[in-house]
Amino acid sequence: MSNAEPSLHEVLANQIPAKQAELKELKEKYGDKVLGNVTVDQCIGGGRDVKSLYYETSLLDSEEGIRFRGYSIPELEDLLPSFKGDPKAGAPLPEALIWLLLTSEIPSVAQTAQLTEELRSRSKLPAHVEPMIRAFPKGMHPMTQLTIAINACQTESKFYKAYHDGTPKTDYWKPVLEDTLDVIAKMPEIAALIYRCSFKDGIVGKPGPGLDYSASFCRMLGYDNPDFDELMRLYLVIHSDHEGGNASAHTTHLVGSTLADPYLSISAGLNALAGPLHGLANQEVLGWIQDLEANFKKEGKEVNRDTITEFAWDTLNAKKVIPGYGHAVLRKTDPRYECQRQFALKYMPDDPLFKVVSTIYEVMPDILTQHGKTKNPYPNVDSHSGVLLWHYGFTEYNYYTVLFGVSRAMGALSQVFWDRALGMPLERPKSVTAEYIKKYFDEK
Ligand code: CMX
Repeated sequence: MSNAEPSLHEVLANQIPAKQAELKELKEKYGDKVLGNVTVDQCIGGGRDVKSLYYETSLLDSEEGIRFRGYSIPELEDLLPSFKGDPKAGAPLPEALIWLLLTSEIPSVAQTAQLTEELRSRSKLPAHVEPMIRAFPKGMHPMTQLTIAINACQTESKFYKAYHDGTPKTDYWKPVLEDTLDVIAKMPEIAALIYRCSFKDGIVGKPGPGLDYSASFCRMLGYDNPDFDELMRLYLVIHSDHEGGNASAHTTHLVGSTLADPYLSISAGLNALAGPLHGLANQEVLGWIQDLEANFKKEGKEVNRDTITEFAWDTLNAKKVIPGYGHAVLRKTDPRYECQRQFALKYMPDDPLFKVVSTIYEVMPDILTQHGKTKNPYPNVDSHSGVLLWHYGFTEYNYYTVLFGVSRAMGALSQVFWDRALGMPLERPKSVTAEYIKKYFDEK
């Protein structure tokens, strides 16, 4: 990188005082103003729309979808460097997105390349982790393996050491930045080892020189196809962040607020991602489609609008959810679904499974509207991701949430960095009992 271009560390070091001043001003100017009211429904119903989390890296609008540091997904596709440099020449690079999430700035091609190299240099796993993953029992869920392996890497935490060496609070951000980059760098190594040991021959591919983060990950997984590399880049960008209230980001932030280090924080967050109402929905979608196909195959029927409708009603009448549909915040089709659909239209328009997913999209919003429960009958990100992976022969669908996790670490840990740089406090909202609520209102 040319001398004129500041490094990631320098950019962040310069930004921190201004950000701290901004937060101080927010508190001084608006601290005693009321930001919405909490109803008893919100208290009992999972805190929907309660504005009680401060989050830097992204913001979700119920109609428009996600913006990362103010940029929508189409804007990122236009602005972030691609593997060939020019943003127009391909999918945005996750390294460029990490830079943006951390600094709010669009990185140059040179800064992005520098981060690729920096991540590569931090990617080696501690010696005890590989034998541990190899010793996991066959059949242990890949997400369980992922979170155990990240916890096991915590022996390397620079923040843990710095804290116990007495580093002052004002300097926490330095070792937290180190840990953030180390964890993001190690994630593909861990994830690839889990994949190769769980489903293949246990041999992890060796990425050649000059490859970016995503293509290196693909080689380690055992995939060598430029279109699949592009998919991985897009996948890792769009799954990275979805503001602070979702269960994985929120858990990471909460655990980090106890000054647990970034390894322990993201591992906790990824345990939340492993729930079927959150990231595990991407595996459930493929399972649902497999069950749908198997169900009608035995009757000699094909998958079409009618059979999908019948199967959807069977699912709903069995009091189960349709995976990949609905959202706690969104009230429109998820833009992350849209951009994956655009990818499919470009790279695999005739793929049979893509056609099934498209037909589900044609009928499901009406079915869910008729069913009358969900506030959002439209598809979310998890509805589309599996079919794209499946197209390239990546059919081990109970692994899919691991890919989501590799990506989610980028957003959730960028926020943990800022949490410590801004000196955010321990998170500790108030809980109440039924007696408390009754007394509160009855006495009024
Ligand atoms: N199928 C059937 N029923 C659904 C539904 C779906 N896809 N989505 C919501 N509902 C139901 C809820 O279960 C709830 O029923 P009860 O009143 O019986 O409890 C009712 O509709 C109202 O729910 P909501 O306010 O619309 O949605 P929530 O904020 O409570 O939940 C979510 C959001 C995502 C958990 C829910 O839509 C769901 O279960 N979807 C399927 C799982 C899924 O795709 N999750 C992935 C989300 C994205 C991600 O985090 O990765």
